[in-house]
Amino acid sequence: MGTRPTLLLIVPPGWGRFWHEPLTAADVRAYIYGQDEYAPGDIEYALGFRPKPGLLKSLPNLKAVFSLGAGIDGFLVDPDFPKHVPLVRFVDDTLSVEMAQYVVMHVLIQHRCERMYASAQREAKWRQAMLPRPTENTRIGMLGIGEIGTMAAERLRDLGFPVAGWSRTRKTIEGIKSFAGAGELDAFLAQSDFLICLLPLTPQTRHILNAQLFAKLPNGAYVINVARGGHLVEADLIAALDSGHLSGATLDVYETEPLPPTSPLWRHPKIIATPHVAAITSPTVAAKSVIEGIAAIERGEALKNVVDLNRGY
Ligand code: NDP
Ligand code: OXD
Repeated sequence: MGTRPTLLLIVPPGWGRFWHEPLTAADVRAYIYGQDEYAPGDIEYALGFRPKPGLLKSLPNLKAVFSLGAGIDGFLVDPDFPKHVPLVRFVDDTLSVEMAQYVVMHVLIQHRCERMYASAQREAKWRQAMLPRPTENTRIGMLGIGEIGTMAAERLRDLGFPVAGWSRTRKTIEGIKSFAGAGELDAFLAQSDFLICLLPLTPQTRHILNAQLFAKLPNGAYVINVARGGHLVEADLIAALDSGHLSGATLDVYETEPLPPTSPLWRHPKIIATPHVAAITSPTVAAKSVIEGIAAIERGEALKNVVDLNRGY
C-alpha cells in the first residue's frame, strides 16, 4: 500500500487493542472509536459489528465498511447507513468451523441424551438407555444453508444423520436434500426433527421462528437458534416447549443482548442458553481479511463478500 490507510475501529470497550495490533503491523492507521480522537474527514475505512446509528454517516470519505461478523443486520438497522459505500461481511472457514462445532455439539447433546446422563451422574445413578431415535431416522433441517449452514450440514451428514437445507435458491450438495423458497418451507419443516436456524436477519426472516412454524414441525422436534435473536418469537418458543410439542431448544442469540437476568429463557428446564459465543471472530484472521480488502480497493480491484443491500445479506 502507498500512503497509510485510515480506519475507525468500532468494537466493544476493551476489545480495541486486539484489533489495533494486527492492523498497525500492516501499516493501517487505526483509531479506536470511544477512545481515540479522530477527524471524521480522515477516516477511509470502518470496521465494526453494531455501530451506533448515524456514526457511519458522519464519516464523509468512507471507501468501505467491514463487518467483523458474518451477519450484517447490525449495520442495516441504521436508517442512515451510507448505502453508496460497500459493506463487506466476514466470511472465513475458521468462523464456519466453530459454528459447525457448536451446532454438531448441541445436536449430539440432545440426540445422545447428554443432559439426562449428567443429571444421573449427579445422583450417582447407573441409568442405561437406548438412543430414543436411531441416527438414520433423526432428520436435520438447516434453515439457511449458506457459508455456515453448508459446513454444519456436511458435518452432520458425515455423522450419519439425514440432512436437508432450506434456502432461497436451490442447492446441489452431496447427500443433502434441498428445499427452496416459501413454497417448499412447509414440506421442509414437516421432515425436520432438529431445526437449526442459520438464516441472516432480514425483513423476510424476522420472527420466522414463531408459533405457526413450530406447529409445522414433527412432535418432539428440537430447535437450535444460532443466527439472530430477531428470528425468534421468544414467548412462542416457551409456549411450544411447555405444551410438549417441542422437546427442547438451544439458543445462542437473543432479541435483547445481553440477555436480561430476568429473562425466562435463562432458567427454562428445556432450554440451553449460551451468551452469543457459538463463534467468536478471531481478530488476527479478520484483520488479515480487512487488510486484503483495503489492498484490493487501493489497487482498484473488486472486493470479495460485498453485501447485496437489496437482498439484505
Ligand atoms: P449466508 O449469507 O452465507 O447464508 C444465508 C443462507 O440463508 C443462504 O442459504 C440463503 O439462501 C438463506 N436465506 C436468506 N434469506 C432467505 C429467505 N428469505 N428464504 C430462504 N432462505 C433464505 O450466511 P452465513 O451462513 O455466513 O451466516 C448465517 C448467519 O449466521 C449470519 O447472518 C449471522 O446472523 C449468524 N451467525 C451467528 C454467529 C454466532 O456466533 N451466533 C456467528 C456467525 C454467524 P441462498 O443461499 O439461496 O442465498
Ligand atoms: C457473526 C456473529 O455474525 O458473531 O459473525 O454473530
